[in-house]
Amino acid sequence: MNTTFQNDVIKCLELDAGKTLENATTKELYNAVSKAAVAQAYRGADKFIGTKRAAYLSAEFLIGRMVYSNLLNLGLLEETKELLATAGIDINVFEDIEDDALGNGGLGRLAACFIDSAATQNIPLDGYGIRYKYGLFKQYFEDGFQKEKADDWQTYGDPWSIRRDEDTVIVKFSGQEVKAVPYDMPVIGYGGKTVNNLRLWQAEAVNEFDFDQFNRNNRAASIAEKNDAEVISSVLYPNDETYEGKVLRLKQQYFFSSASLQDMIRKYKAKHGSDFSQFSKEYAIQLNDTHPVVSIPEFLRILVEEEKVGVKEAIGYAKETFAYTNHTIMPEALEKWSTNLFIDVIPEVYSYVLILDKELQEELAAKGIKGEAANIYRIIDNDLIHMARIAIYATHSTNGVAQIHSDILKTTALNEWYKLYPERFNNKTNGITQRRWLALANQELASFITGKIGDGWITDLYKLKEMEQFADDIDVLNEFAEIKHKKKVELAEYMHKVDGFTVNPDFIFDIQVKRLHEYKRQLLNAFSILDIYFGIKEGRIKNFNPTAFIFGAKAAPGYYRAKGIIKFINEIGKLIAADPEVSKYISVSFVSNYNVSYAEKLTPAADISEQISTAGTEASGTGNMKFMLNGAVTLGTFDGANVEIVEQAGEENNYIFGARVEEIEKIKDSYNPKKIYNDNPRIRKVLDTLVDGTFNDGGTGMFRDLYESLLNGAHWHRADHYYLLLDLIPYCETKLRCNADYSDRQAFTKKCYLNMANSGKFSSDRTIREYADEIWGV
Ligand code: 26Q
Repeated sequence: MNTTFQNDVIKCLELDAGKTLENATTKELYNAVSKAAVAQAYRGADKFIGTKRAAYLSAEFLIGRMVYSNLLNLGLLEETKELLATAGIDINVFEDIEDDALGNGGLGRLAACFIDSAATQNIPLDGYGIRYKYGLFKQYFEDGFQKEKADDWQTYGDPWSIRRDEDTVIVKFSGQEVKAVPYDMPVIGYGGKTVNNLRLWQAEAVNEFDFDQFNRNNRAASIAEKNDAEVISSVLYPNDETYEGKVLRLKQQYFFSSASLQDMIRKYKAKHGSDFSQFSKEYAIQLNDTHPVVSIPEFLRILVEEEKVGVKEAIGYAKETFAYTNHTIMPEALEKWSTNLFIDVIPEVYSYVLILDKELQEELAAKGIKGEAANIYRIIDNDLIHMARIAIYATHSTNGVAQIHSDILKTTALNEWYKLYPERFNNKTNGITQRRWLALANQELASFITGKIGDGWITDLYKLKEMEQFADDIDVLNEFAEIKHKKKVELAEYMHKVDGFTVNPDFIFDIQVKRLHEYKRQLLNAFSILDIYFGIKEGRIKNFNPTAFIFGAKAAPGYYRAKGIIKFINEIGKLIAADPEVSKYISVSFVSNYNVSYAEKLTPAADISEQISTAGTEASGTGNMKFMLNGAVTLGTFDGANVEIVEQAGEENNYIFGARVEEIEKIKDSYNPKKIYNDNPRIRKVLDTLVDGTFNDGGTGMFRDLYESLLNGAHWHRADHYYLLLDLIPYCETKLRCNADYSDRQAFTKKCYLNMANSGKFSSDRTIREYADEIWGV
């Protein structure tokens, strides 16, 4: 063993720490291994010359832990294990390294899967985002209540990034100029042939320190500019699926949008000068939700004011260059900035929002759409700037993220826009990278599959279909089941270590992990567990196969109801744990600080994947795909990508329940949850636990608030807005049917197996190819 990589590791330890393998700390080892891997990546990579590139603009990149995935893609994982072993070190020491949690949930994780997939398939795609000092908060529980603390993800350093001072640009706000300093991370494709770039911008002051103020004894003023600048990239907003109209958030969006555009325009001009007619032949820009949509008016501003391009030409170039992905139809998540706030922060950009509004109105008028009929398209409407409207009008592509979601955009949510520009609407069903979510997270299953069909699946997930030929082979199914059991043992050990839970690996593992949101209906899951609890106690439910119900979710810190749901589930867990009769059959565990690394342990261990959002609310979901890939059945609604999962793996191999979109659409005006409550004693019994003293919410009133929200509603939502009561009984019955099916272990294992074998479609390799072919032309 004496390769360049290994020598680099040793050398780096010597240069950076003055140490050897034997006496280095974990942090020093991590630093050396990572830096040597970065060097190796750049050494081995092919260079793209003169090809069109795509840019993925995203406020979030939820990359997770990078050391293992990068080593895997470089083909250095085994070699690193061996090298460390020579000094008696287990590569697992790197599990102490923080995740890069620069994202909230699905949208951020999708961005991370996409850049992995693009690099693997030799597609020239770069990511652009923000280098937050603090990522998504860390979660812990106190007496069952969620508490938050800051996520200082750089405590082990950031050896994967290279600071590129030479590419610093200036971003101007009204009355403020800040430096945007790029940090580049290599995005290493599997096999190490292609290295793309993830460029994250950090905000810094133009003048760090004001000596004048300092000399006059004004300490605070001497560093005021530094603080005002740095705050822009200081923290990731912990909301997901709700819009927050805060000045800092708009600053963040403009900051990375402007910096990224300046970067591309600088490179473009070096080649083409000020003739921007070729811009869309050099760049395709994908906007990840509306968060970077301010880059459209910014693009116009730069072209018109600084490059003297005509307004109409500039709008034409924007349309050719930009494309927009929508990730939600929920009104509360659609970004609308108040004009006053926008003018306060970026007045020069506002002029171009006005121009876009005027241009669109002219276009509509020319089509005979005027007055009232034109108002629904106003970009500036009642003193609000509608970012999604800018995105649809000034791009050539608007896509949803699963078939049902794209259909809903066309037929309802964005129907008026679809009528205007039908050719712009398209679907790109999400996917996940099998490198992280199978090759790394489930090495046992990965080797098992490779042993049967070779390792082609690592870069072509459709190959998993070849596993179907063994679906009736008892030995194959047994081995598959053994792997699942091993992963359950490992998860149980891990949960014991980090959270102190005792989970029996011989139980069914029924897992719901995702952000906490009312529409995702963790509360529905909680109610079903209570119904089973009472059913067992009353003798109504017999022969229940013991089940460990496992939850993981962060609630936005200001989302009171979501926090109430966490506390409620923790209370249910406590009640059941204290009941020796029922705890033989049920355990409930809410793991703390659910993140990418925890997900890597949870997904391989699930028998049942809970995907139970109200039909029509979950745009796609991607956790559902991770579970399927690792061989679990889906217990879910006809929503998001569940529809396609079932289409691929068969309804007979999954457990689908509940009202469908069309059904909900029909009943919604006459929906009466109180009547359901009054008519059904099982539902009443379960709901009443929120208010009858069964549980203690510490006097907060949180549980009563949940109860009220279901039966009476609040001023902002009707009662039971997400139809929990409507779906509760069908859900419980389906869950019990699934539980009963588990008794035939072999038949159940076969269902799990067939899910795995039919998950090929859900590789982000497929998704990103579709973006490249159908939207970007790269
Ligand atoms: C907006 C304004 C202010 C602060 C925060 C935000 C914000 C941040 C994050 C709004 C939304 C998000 C994230 C949304 C998200 O993750 N959506 C999910 O996207 C996945 C990938 O397409 C889908 O699979 C999920 O269905 C969808 O919920």
